[in-house]
Amino acid sequence: MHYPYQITSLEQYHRDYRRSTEDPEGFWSEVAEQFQWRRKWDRVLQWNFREPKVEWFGGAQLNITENCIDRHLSGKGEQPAFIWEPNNPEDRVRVVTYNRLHKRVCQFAQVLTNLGVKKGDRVCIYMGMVPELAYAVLGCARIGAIHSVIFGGFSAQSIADRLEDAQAEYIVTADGAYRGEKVIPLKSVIDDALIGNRTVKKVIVYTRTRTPVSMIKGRDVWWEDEMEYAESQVEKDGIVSFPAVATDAEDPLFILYTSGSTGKPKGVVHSTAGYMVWTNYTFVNTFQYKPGQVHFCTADIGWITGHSYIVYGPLSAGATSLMFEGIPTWPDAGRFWDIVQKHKVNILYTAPTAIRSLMGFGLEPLKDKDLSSLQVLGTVGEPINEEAWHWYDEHVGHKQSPIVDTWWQTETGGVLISNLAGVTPAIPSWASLPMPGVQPLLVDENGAEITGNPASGNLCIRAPWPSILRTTWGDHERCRQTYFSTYEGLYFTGDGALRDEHGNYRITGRVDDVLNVSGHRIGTAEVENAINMHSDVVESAVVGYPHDIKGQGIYAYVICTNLRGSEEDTRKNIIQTVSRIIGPIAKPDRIQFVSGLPKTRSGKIMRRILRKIAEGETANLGDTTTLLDPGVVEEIKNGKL
Ligand code: 6R9
Repeated sequence: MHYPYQITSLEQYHRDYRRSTEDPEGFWSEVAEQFQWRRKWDRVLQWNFREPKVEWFGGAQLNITENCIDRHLSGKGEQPAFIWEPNNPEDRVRVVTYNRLHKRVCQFAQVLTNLGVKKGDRVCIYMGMVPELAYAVLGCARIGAIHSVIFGGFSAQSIADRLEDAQAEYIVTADGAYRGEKVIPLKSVIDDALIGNRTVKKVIVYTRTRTPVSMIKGRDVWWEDEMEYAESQVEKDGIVSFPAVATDAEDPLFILYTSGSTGKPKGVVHSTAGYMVWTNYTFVNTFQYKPGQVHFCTADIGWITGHSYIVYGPLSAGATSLMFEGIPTWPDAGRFWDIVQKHKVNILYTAPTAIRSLMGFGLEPLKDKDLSSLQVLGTVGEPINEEAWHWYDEHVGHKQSPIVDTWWQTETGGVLISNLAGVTPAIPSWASLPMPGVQPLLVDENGAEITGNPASGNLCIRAPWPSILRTTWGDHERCRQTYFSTYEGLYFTGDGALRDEHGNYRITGRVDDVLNVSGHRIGTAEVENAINMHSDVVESAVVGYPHDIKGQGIYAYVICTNLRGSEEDTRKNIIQTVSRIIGPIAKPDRIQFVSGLPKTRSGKIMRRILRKIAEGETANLGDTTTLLDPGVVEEIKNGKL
């Protein structure tokens, strides 16, 4: 047995679950014993959800990169940590062994140090899916700098807001990134984001696409030059070393921005020790990882799934993590299957939206693909519909590979509710059972717990697990407000859920004003703010509607003055505006021009009605008598796209 805390039977799951709730401190200290510490903890857990304040392994010191890299070097130095599959399948694959990863991370930690980066400084990373992105993340962690990765699809404006909020002084980026046929000019987006910025001191630029860039003297430096210089500093007589900084268990490891129901994304802060223990524990248990297996998580490291299940979870477990630069549909819709065959992938972890999109291409792209290496399949990001579940099961897993439906959030750091592959039962469309250490409950609108089964309500968690968010960067009150104030003494997830007779959970989706478009979280208020930037727009209201592939599509009701061009042109312009302000992922799928919005007498937009109309359920709109002007509802209904 390689991971003493790996759950191998249903009985053990129940036993461990019970123990984790009865004696959380004993349970988690035993798991934590399996990691490398500079100093052990004085106390395992202290918490209250009032402030909130959560502290795991208080008093302990560690460096997470020693756990993710150094401790594997003696036994697994020549084993691949990363296998990197380039965007273009004809290009060279890169295999990064643990030894090589160690060297690159030491080098990059030295680069950061040379440029003046210190423990606690914020480093923003805006890159495509190249191994250097992982080196940058881990290089930060090695010196205790706080990384904040921004997904390559975000606009200059979004980056500027995040840089400002995090008060970041350093940026790591690339000249460009490949995504299918497209080249994203990352450095030039960064240049735009930096107009008017006063905090950023250095920008490190990695060469990937040879896209022409302008370099500002004194501010912008080339990755390659800096790495070469650092090499001679960290390598002496063939021995590589860069002493990792000891961080406190509760030192922030990273900030990751995510959307909520207000207009401004919040910087979710994860701390070091709890996050490490949880991502490792859930990786090993959810996927039932066995040493030597190849784990392919198709997410981008710009999202939490990539942080936890491409980088930290797999590496801390000494696993081989496959990193893919491109997209599932290029050069054709068989790309995932080619990758599985080429690298003998054992675990495939992807999103329902990707499955649905590939389903749309039929079975042809799967023909003659050898998927026999697959042993475990996983999904994340949104509820998986039964049709997609069965397609995944039949045509990808050939009914031989258990599917884990993993429910979790940026704020939770790692998986909270999921079946364990081949150990606890898989039920199509059900995330099923909580991980040990997770105590979910359902509450009604008044905050009263719904006991008894079956049940349906708002999903909350009763007590902290090791990787619960600690704060939202620079605004602790916002963290309290958003997650800990709706229901007193509970963490509120923002999701609704069903529970069956056996205690299995089925997540039904967000109950707040957050959309889930292709597995990406987007706040309706954010999209509205962006639409309102358009000079012809007076007001707008955004809701989600069911979309066959994306899960949810974005439906915008827009009031315009003096429509100058045609409606079509204005639509295009509005879409461009949103793309410029937030990024292409937030583009509305449908825009309906209206002369008014359904508002209550107190001026609140009744989104419930707009949602129903967008869903096409115009027959039963419920009570509209509280509306200021019930007439607008008729107009909107009649104009529905
Ligand atoms: C990891 C991640 C979180 C929201 C979450 C929920 C939805 C995620 C799900 C799921 C049903 C699943 N969600 N996994 N819904 N079943 N297996 O996706 O984080 O981007 O923060 O999104 O995604 O609505 O609240 P994040």
